[in-house]
Amino acid sequence: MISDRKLEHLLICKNYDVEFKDKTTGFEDIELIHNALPEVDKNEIDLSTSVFGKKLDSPLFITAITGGHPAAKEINEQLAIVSEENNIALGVGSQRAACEHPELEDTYSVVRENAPDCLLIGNIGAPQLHLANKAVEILDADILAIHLNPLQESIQPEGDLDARGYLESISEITDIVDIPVMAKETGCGISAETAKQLVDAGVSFIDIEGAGGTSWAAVETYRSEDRYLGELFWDWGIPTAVSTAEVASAVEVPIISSGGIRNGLEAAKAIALGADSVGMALPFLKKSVSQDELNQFIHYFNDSLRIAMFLVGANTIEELKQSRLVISGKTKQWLDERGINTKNYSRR
Ligand code: FMN
Repeated sequence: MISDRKLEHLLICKNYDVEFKDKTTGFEDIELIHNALPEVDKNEIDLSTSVFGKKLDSPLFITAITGGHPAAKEINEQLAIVSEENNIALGVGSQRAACEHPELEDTYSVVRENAPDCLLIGNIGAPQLHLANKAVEILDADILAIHLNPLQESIQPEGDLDARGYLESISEITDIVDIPVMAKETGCGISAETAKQLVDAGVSFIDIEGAGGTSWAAVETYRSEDRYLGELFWDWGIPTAVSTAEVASAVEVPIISSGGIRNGLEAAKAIALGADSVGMALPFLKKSVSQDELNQFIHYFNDSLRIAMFLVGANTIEELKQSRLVISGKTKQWLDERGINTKNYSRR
């Protein structure tokens, strides 16, 4: 039953090591260029950003985590309260369970009740065309995310392994819902080619969710009797820094960089690479034990982003996007091979 699976995912992510083992996000290969004369008042730095007409106080998104199990209701309530307080965007986990089992609806509707003004993002799978409008209605969503998770489906004992027709279904979803549709991966990243296909299908927002943070092969390994395949694919995917640069080079729609981002310094690098916002899931699940922990985490994130902006002389997120950076190591190698000129970043 989906609802039991949701609880297992929460418990595994809270209590086990589910992050990539040897592969990293690639942000360690990215250096913003220090500006010894920033000519900026740090206290005046503006972190605000606008997403489909809604003004947010920070480019930080809490990306899809949960819902669909009574235990998830409390987590969603906590996340909704801090999102409203800090005026940041919040995504919920897959809404399929609630669309099919009305008794689970309140595990999602609790979010809007506690976050009346927040930018909220609903969540369904690519083949779930028939659930799209119901998902939007249950959450009163501003954006509908369609999750892409072929790795998880491959390792999950009950996985859906026929991925034919997904692009067409995504295109139909963009036609039938009257809010913007986002495509999001779940920790393996999105390539330049896939980003173009998604935008051609009508998607107006991409959350890249690259490799280096939570590994869904890892999560499913803990649920499987046989660990062989999960262990083998634990570190599969496009590193987050690479995926961010690939997608930014390929399409014009707004981009969320995510997957293993853990602080405002990495966020600053992601934005200078071309992202408009950044997202995190696992840290918010771990901090959802109290409002104080969640608020402190958001405070550290915003302040570390502000310091990075001060040190490159950026007053706004738009100015940060133009900041120069140097890309080295494996990340440079990858981008070189893929035809992305890294000098466009270092000599802007
Ligand atoms: N992503 C979805 O699109 N739908 C989901 O239902 C969903 N459930 C998740 C449940 C948990 C407990 C966690 C930790 C993540 C979940 N994700 C889901 C994936 C996250 O949104 C994100 O893509 C991934 O965890 C990588 O980001 P991170 O490294 O910051 O955790």
